[in-house]
Amino acid sequence: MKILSADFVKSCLKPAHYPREHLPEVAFVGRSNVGKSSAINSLLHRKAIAKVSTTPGKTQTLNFFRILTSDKTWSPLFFVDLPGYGYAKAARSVREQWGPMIERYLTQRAQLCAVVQLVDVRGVEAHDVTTLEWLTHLGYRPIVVVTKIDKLSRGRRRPALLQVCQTLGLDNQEAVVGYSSKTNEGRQELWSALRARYESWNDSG
Ligand SMILES: Nc1nc2c(ncn2[C@@H]2O[C@H](COP(=O)(O)OP(=O)(O)OP(=O)(O)O)[C@@H](O)[C@H]2O)c(=O)[nH]1
Ligand SMILES: [Mg+2]
Repeated sequence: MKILSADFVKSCLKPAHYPREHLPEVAFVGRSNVGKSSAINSLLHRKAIAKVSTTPGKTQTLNFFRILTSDKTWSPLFFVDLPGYGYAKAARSVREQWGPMIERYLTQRAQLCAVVQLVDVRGVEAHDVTTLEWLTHLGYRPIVVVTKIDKLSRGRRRPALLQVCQTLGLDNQEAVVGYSSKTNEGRQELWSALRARYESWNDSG
């Protein structure tokens, strides 16, 4: 599958601003600095279509990217880059806006066909666990992407992935993808998982 085009469409703070175009959407959820924007760039073979920063709290709005792939079954589609949770240093006023903004999007968007939850291979936090529980409660089966696997030697990756599954209470059958936005490891696997989620969402009506 090829990425034929990828364009930033808009930044949104509330539902009235969401794109009107009714396309399948994929949302990227996870704590600040976990690598959501980087994973979007990697999936799209782009360097900086989504803005990345070493400082947590970079993404502060819902950012929509319109993507055209060679797979006509579910393309065009939108990727939605979300602000991160759990960033204690962001101004309180900002944090208080982000929670409801993300929640509104995730609870109200009918065309949301896949939710990707990213966690850091170096450690799952309590907030990650409660977020996964909440997403599951909302009826999603998030694809769990374990980011920054390049930070571990190959020998340490599998045990680390198993540890992540255990902490999140997932069995091995579920979609858990080890990912590196630096080396693009996991990219094909993640696209396949997204495509599978689209199919089951589409089948379920
Ligand atoms: N080594 C390595 N670094 C990564 C990877 N993914 C992201 N990073 C780095 O982690 C930092 C944060 O990445 P972002 O993509 O901005 O993280 P984010 O989740 O979008 O953060 P917020 O927008 O603040 O919520 C940046 O310095 C990235 O270069 C990865 O797979 N490997
Ligand atoms: Mg970001």
